[in-house]
Amino acid sequence: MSYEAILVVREDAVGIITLNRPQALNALNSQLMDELTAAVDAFEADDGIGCIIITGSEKAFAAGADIKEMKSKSYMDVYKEDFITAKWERVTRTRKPVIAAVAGFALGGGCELAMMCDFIIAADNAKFGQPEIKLGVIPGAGGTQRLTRFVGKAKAMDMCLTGRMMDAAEAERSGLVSRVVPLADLMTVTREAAKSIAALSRPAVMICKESINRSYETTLAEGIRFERRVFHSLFATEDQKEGMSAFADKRPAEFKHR
Ligand code: CO8
Repeated sequence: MSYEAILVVREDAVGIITLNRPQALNALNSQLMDELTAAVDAFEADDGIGCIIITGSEKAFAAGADIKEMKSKSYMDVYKEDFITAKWERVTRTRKPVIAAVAGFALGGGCELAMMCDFIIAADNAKFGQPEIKLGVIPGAGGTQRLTRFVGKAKAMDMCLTGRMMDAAEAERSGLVSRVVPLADLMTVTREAAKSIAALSRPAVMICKESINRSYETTLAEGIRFERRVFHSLFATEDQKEGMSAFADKRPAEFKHR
């Protein structure tokens, strides 16, 4: 498939998707979201890919859903097409890890898209926000839900009710992003993280991701039980034998399933 609103590159076992509507600060329109869904589908189906990166430009990861495309929609339009949830949620259904590399604005749907990824590495110029309230609406793709789980009620209320932006340092302090790096290093650091994940045992990586996500959906007791069972299941893999033998032999592990 050829893409216009995104750039798609494959670097060994890492798939990189770059949002590419510079004229609109990467505002997320339906074409971009269709292409993003197709690119994620393709990387998920590609057995040679072990980790996916979603990024934008130095100025904007994404400044939100495309307001110009959205502004004349009626209630029946958004209700009937279940705007725009199905497309947006593709990233959350990915079984392989997805890292968001965020520089510049990550606002509204852009912040929500970043939060759908497994973790966010932010450049020091990143700015996160849920400004939808200023447009007479509210976040519609997880902003009131994921943001609250990540940064807690006080900050989520502050962000969603005032629409103010959070800089990278505050986002790191609040638990929204895993690391902040200088803008010039963003893609190098993110590539290194993605490559290191892609070099690990794929079943262990996918099960680890599934187990962490389970913690958002179930009780602690059920989550611990799930973790223990899937931990046990990894002892059925050749990669567990290889990983532990390599440690004992003081040599790097050569995982078979990656
Ligand atoms: N949609 C459409 N176009 C946009 C958007 C956007 N979200 N953001 C920026 N643009 C366009 C501007 O209109 C402008 O275009 P033009 O040159 O043709 O006028 C161009 O990008 C550059 O933008 P600015 O001139 O405004 O650049 P500044 O550096 O002055 O300002 C800002 C940057 C602060 C980011 C500013 O552009 C801004 O406030 N943008 C809107 C941010 C916003 O409100 N985002 C939330 C959108 S609503 C949303 O995301 C809801 C998601 C719900 C998902 C629903 C799923 C179910």
